[in-house]
Amino acid sequence: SSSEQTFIAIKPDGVARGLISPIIGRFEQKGFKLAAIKVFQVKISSPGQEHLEKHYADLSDKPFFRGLVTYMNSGPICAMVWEGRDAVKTGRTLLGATNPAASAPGTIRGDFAIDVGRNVCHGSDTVENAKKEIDLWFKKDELNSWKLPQADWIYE
Ligand code: YYY
Ligand code: MG
Repeated sequence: SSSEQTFIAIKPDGVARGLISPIIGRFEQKGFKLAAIKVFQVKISSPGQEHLEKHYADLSDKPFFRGLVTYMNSGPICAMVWEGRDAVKTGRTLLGATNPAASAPGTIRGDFAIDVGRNVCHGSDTVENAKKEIDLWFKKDELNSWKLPQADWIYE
């Protein structure tokens, strides 16, 4: 449905490198609607590091897990909810492959990143995980429900 939502987060390297606007631009230009956005460093907000451990819980037994949590804690993150038809799947397409070395040019990671451990942006991988992640990162009243004025030109 055109109200599908995905959780997209510009990681600390993306924020620090001045990539907020080009990354947001990809989602805006595609025709998706921004339902929520905030910038904050997880470390200084409660419940701290546990929040990131929860976000990446599926990866907790991977060798890169500690480094991943430290990296995600290393500066402010730009957390967003984007909405539109197939937003989860298409969001992953806009992001490119997990390893930027395998991401096609034209994708966010393909254009802006080199190392898998500094791949600038997160995107939910399934609709179910998107719901969990949105729930983890946003309070209900932070999500805006509005009609994108140009929606009738984007959807047939
Ligand atoms: O969903 P996605 O971010 O594309 O990949 P995941 O398999 O969920 O891994 C999350 C995150 O972990 C990835 O964006 C970079 C990091 N990572 C890593 O540092 N080294 C790996 N070999 C695999 C993933
Ligand atoms: Mg993932």
